[in-house]
Amino acid sequence: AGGFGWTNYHTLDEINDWLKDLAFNYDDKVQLLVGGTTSQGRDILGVKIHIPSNEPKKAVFIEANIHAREWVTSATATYILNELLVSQDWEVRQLVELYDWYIFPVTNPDGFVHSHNSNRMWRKTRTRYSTLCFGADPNRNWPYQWMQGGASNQPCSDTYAGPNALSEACTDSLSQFIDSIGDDLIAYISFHSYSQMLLLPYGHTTSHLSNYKEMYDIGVQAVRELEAKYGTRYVVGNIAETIYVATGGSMDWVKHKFGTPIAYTYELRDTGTNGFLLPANQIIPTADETLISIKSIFRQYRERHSDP
Ligand code: 0X9
Ligand code: ZN
Repeated sequence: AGGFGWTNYHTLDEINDWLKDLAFNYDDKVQLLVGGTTSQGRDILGVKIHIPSNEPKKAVFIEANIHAREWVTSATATYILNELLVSQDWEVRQLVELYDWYIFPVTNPDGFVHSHNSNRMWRKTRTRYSTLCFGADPNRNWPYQWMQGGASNQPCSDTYAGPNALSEACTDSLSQFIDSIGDDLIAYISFHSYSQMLLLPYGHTTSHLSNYKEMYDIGVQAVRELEAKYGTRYVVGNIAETIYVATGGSMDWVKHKFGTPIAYTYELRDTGTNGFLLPANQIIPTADETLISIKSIFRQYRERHSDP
């Protein structure tokens, strides 16, 4: 552990080795997990952070890099994971005590490797669908409202929803893992880039869920605190209203299936100057401001609810 630095982007092997090191060096609280597998036979590695306690805890799930080219998302996930283990900040320490944390930095490892080795702008999985076209969009492939808008039935499209829901090995296997812990989840947080948005379910409709106002208000205050440190401006809102209609997203499936109270999709930095090619010297400020917002979200949620 340590030595990761967050001054440059890392390959899948480097990230996975780092996760393995964490599980070794913090064997009292970090457990290495295989959240699923891919069509090319890779594992989706993640960790569970669990501080031993007598009472069962609610869990927080952080999913990143389901889109291959969005490298700052896995960097942010590993940064936050590291902070949960080493930070002296009382509020971060409280968060790690209060909840179990499931963190999966690279949920589309085949696509991520392809983005590193062959095509930096690759987004999808790498399942072969025709002679020329590979991959389905793993954030259009989940069963809730699958192919009900903002998704394509064309294998060559970047938003190809797949031939059926959960056609992709990575989404199918990860959904089974999430199924096994779904009822424990208090929060599902999905990191994407870019656009600087904090998005609320759902992607198929502009109508609002029953806890929308609460989660919107919490989000607005969270981005206010995020903005205070580096001046990064965020927009908060429902997916369909704020970015575009998009169906078959992971968060939507989790929210609908388990009623997870806290469900946010982040679109991290920037707003397009660099886009997916965010310079590595922005990893630390991006991750730092994101953690500030996450602290704010849980602080506000706990203020509003008696149960942690
Ligand atoms: O289109 C997407 O999947 C996301 N934007 S991105 O530029 N990173 O591709 C938006 C996520 C929409 N999320 C859900 N419908 N849950
Ligand atoms: Zn994305």
